[in-house]
Amino acid sequence: QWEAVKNGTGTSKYSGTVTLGTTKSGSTYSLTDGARGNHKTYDLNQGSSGTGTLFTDADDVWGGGRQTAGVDAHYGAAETWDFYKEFLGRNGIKNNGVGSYSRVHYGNNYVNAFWQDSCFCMTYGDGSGNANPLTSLDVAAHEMSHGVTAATANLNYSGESGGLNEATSDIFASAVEFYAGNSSDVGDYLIGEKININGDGTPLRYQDKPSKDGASRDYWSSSLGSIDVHYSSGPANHFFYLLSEGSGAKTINGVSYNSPTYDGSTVTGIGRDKAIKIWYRALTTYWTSTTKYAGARTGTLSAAADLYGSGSTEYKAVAAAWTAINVK
Ligand code: ASN
Ligand code: ZN
Ligand code: CA
Repeated sequence: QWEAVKNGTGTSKYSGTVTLGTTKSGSTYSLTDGARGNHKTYDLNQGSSGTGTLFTDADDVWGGGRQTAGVDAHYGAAETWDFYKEFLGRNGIKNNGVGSYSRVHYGNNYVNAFWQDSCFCMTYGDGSGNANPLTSLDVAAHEMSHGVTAATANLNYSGESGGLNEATSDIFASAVEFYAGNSSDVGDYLIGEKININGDGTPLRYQDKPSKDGASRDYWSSSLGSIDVHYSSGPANHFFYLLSEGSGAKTINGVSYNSPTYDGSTVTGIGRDKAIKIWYRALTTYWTSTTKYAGARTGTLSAAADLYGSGSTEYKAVAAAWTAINVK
């Protein structure tokens, strides 16, 4: 697909050789993406405040040492920007063309990454032993998508709305990974499969059957609002998988999935692209900060009616997928 200009090249940790949007000032290049609102990437150098140092380079060929995490984070932000712009018509996090910034090498042995509304920026730790930075493409897309949620429905980060907020970031994380079409980091319905966060190579989360992580829920129940948002996201992630790919067993890009339903029903998927468009329209048009799972169902049905018609196959599939995770 069309891609705004990227003049630099980088060797990433998780996504192979990539191109990077950089800016030349005098004789030095920096990780400042002129085609994407001047999005910048900084090196915190194990610090935990401020912006540290903007990454710079003499020859615009990036990677190795401290630069590598910067390459992954900068690439991830650019792919996420391009996905929102080209696939969803959204011009940056706030839809105003203005870039944000990423900070890498946060703290020591810090096994997380996060978005902050206060700076409208994202930050990445280096993981266990400072050896597994949390800068994979899906994690970057997850964090940046928290910004999109903050700028739109602004789903409160607790209770059921918090689960929908987390799921929204996971859904767009997978969407970006597929959209990027990177042969070194192919699309999947797994979150964090590259960063070895569990030490045994398993992913952080599974969208076909969220309970595979040992904590996430597969289906809605009345207790959902009282668990951690990274677990109450499970049913919504499961909805997205079912709507995209359908129930049962399937192998995509070499990964095997097997997605169950609450009542044993069969769901037929409508494809990922339509599922993403429906979720995005609901997020940006119908949901509010207090939307719960029941409201997510009605919002996505309204979105499907807008996009495909109220008698459409897509509309019926949305209803069936929510019913399949016990949201009726
Ligand atoms: N990685 C987490 C997230 O983006 C960080 C957090 O929970 N604050 O949801
Ligand atoms: Zn999150
Ligand atoms: Ca993934």
